[in-house]
Amino acid sequence: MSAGAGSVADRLAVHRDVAVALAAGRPVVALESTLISHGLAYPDNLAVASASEAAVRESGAVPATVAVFDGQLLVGLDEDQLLALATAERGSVMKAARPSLSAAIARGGWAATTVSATMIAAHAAGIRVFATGGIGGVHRTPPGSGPSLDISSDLDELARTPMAVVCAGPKAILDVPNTLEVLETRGVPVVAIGQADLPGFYARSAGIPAPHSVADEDAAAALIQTHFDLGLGSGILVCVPVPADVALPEAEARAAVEGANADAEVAGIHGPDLTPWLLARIATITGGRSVRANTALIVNNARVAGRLAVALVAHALVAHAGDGR
Ligand code: PSU
Ligand code: MN
Repeated sequence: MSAGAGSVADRLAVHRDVAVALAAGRPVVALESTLISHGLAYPDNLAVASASEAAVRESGAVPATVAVFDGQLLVGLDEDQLLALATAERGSVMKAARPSLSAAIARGGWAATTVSATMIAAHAAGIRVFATGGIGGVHRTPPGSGPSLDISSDLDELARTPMAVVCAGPKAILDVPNTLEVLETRGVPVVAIGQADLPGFYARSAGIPAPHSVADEDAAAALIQTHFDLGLGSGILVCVPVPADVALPEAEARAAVEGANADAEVAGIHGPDLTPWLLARIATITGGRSVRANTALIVNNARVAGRLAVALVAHALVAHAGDGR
């Protein structure tokens, strides 16, 4: 069956500013919406969504926040849509990942897109750079019970969709070493900018080395371009440490994560509810300091993604000038 009426491409509703930028070959950065509906509470969520869009613009790129509304994949939201999503009653917005995208589309109303669903829509629209907070990955298990089979669809999407995803590392709530193992198996390069250690989401370091490290954003853009040029079909995960002034000390982050995971086990939280539950629990445990780190890192990632998108377009222009000779 070929892609016909109702395919992903068919359901795209690309905001005019985004469509104009893409048609002109100008830099565009996709932003996800699950962190708005499920990751953060109002009004932090709205402040972060707006600040992320502003940060992308300040970097010289056009932001495209992705969400689902009434059967369409919106690529680029206007202010009213952002407000509607951020203020929607808790529980009324579905969390749409690759496995739940069809249900979200069929159901109507609002759905927020996770990293995987955002990549699907953004790639179909022709966007190559995407910023989030932290990617999903392999969840933790109690000591001695073996690795978890709760593995985010973010990881498989990174393996199959050629897009640069800018984050502050896999979320610290996860089994980060096993998350790196899955990314390696699935052929996804992971690169840290400006440090040897893998960024640790709430903390600057996850306490383990990043598989790859580059000195600065120019080197990151060159690596991304090389990865795209090879045509391997996979994405590339670009990890930027949380800004130093709001980062949690590694020990505090570790204690909060361990406490929250133990609490989730006792409370019996599983499946798609687990990540939002852990993030909210850690906000309580840290007296809101995790939220400060989370909001700052999201906006920072948007800014860096904007600059990377600009660098990739500049590279393409140079490459085209070379073709003409
Ligand atoms: N980054 C954040 N907060 C979030 C997320 C990312 O700072 O809430 C979201 C992303 O949408 C990501 C999702 O795809 O969490 C992962 O959910 P799960 O573990 O259920 O796959
Ligand atoms: Mn899961």
